[in-house]
Amino acid sequence: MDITDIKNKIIEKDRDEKEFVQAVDEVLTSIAPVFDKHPEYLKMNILERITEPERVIIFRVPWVKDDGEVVVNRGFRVEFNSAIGPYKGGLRFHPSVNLSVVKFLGFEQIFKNALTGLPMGGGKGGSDFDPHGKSDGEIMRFCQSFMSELYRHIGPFRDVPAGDIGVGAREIGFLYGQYKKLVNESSWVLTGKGLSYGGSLVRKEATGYGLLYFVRAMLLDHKDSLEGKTAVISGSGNVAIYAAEKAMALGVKVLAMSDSNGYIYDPKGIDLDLVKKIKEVDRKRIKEYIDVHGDAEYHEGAKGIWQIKCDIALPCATQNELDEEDAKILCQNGVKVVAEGANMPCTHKAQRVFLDNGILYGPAKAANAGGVAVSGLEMSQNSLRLSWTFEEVDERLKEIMDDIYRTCADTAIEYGAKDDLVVGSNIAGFLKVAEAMMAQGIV
Ligand code: NDP
Ligand code: 2IT
Repeated sequence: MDITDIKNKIIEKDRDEKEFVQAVDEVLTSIAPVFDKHPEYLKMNILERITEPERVIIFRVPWVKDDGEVVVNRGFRVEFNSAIGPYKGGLRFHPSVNLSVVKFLGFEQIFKNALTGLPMGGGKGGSDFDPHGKSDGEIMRFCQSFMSELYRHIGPFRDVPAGDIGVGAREIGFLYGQYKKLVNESSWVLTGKGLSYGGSLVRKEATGYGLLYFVRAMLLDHKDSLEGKTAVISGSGNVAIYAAEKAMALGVKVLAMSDSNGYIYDPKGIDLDLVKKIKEVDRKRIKEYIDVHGDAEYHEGAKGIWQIKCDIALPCATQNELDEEDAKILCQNGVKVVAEGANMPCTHKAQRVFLDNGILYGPAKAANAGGVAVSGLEMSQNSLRLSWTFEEVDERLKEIMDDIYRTCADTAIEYGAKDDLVVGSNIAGFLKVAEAMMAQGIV
């Protein structure tokens, strides 16, 4: 069987899992040139092995609302690949979570984690639970119920979850408390923990800061810089907020941000302290921004954000939030860089538009790897029983993002696809995992 037959076989098997098929299709298409140099990977059927999760856990999560109603949600953990280290990846709480979404995220995580250079395998989990509008008590009871099953599958040498959409510091705290109560051990199994109980400085900021370090490296390699540029950032969660913070610190004017209801456009530059208060402290909607800044605009519907003219577009909300039409408009408006803070935010056709128009395009696996990289550094600090300073962690994060950029750019050149970081990131991530799988036999 050649690579196309193998791809078709894999896709056929899971054809109903739309997001998973999309992620697999992209990776398998772009790594095709590898097999001319490494026919042994085909012989050992690395492709079918790497696209089949080592283990999928699906479980019931019953919990009680404040008014006494008993609710049942579905929990997931996909332990995808442990060739280079313990399964590692976030938990997502959002009504759209299903097996396809968790598998696509877990699959992407394998290659992303490999690119960080740290010894972490790939995994992902979550639930179709919707945290919006829930009380702290409801969130706590849900997290405790979720962990009452998950605890038996995870461990510091086995599987180390963290946050993702809908799972931030509050949820990690409740999950960790329940884990510790059940196993009676301070084994620091989650990352993204609070600073008072084993968390790492810079973890909160890491994905957003890392994204900007990556964009800076892309621009520098093309004899350009961030200074004086404009940016549009979708989302207003953990990744978007700290991407905006670092962008501003590096001389970029951020014009717009969004949530799932709509977007704000403030030509003077976004007031980030206000966005933080609305989203992080009050947990409200982004439209409240215009109650304070009456001269800014609020538009219903998140997608309109891509019509705003900007130099840099950073999709930081969710998968497939930027499609071919959006990509064409961004190109017409002169966008120079698109880098993905979210996982798979650009559709395959949107990706093609950017690459065909010579836009600098930073794919998620590379561009948003800063979050999991600092999770890896949190694990290192926990093992050492030490805490590094903010500056120390931030410096390591910068080095890691610069290294990821260099590795992806060099790999793209080596495989005859200069500046195509989709090819570069997928091949570089794949080679590391495939080599480890080859060494460990057929398991
Ligand atoms: P948060 O929950 O903190 O924020 C998510 C943001 O995206 C919110 O503004 C939310 O709006 C918006 N959003 C979520 N779902 C949708 C949707 N279906 N349509 C439109 N907007 C939506 O999550 P994060 O910031 O942590 O995650 C954002 C993205 O970054 C995800 O793709 C995640 O996988 C990825 N990522 C996260 C990392 C991390 O360390 N946290 C690391 C690497 C990638 P609303 O408030 O209305 O729900
Ligand atoms: O998508 C991601 O890389 C994350 N949500 C972070 C995972 C982690 O383990 O820190």
